[in-house]
Amino acid sequence: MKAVCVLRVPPGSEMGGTDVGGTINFEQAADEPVTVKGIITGLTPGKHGFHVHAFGDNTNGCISAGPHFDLYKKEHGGPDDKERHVGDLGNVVANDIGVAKVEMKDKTISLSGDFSIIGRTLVIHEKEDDLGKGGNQESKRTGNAGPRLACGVIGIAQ
Ligand SMILES: [Cu+2]
Ligand SMILES: [Zn+2]
Repeated sequence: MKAVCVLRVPPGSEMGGTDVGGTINFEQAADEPVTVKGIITGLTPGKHGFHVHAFGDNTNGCISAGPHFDLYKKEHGGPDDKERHVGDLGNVVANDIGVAKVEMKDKTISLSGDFSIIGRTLVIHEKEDDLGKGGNQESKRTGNAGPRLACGVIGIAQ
């Protein structure tokens, strides 16, 4: 099964003026981890939080995507942690010209069933995700990743 997401800065966004964008492809064979691959451009160099948020609703820009996709009221964490939201994909790293090449495998998200990310929103953040280790309450909710730079709904691909 395959899925795709086009990340863009929504019209009227608080991040208007930034030109972040990209395309992320998802692929999964039965009972295998999901391969997440793509390119995001227009970033500042360094790490940026990268999550699947609960709703495929961009009516109020990336904000209406809601909190991190979470099935069991877990705390925020990193992709390799047991205690994590389903949507916690960690960080992507942009190079010195602001391009992040994304290539990861994730065992928690899925393209079908309860853990399916189809119809939910992928978000790229302004700041680094501290993976729940920031030592404050917000770290256990959002990883202190800051404003949502760009987002897009994850859809079924051919
Ligand atoms: Cu997020
Ligand atoms: Zn989270």
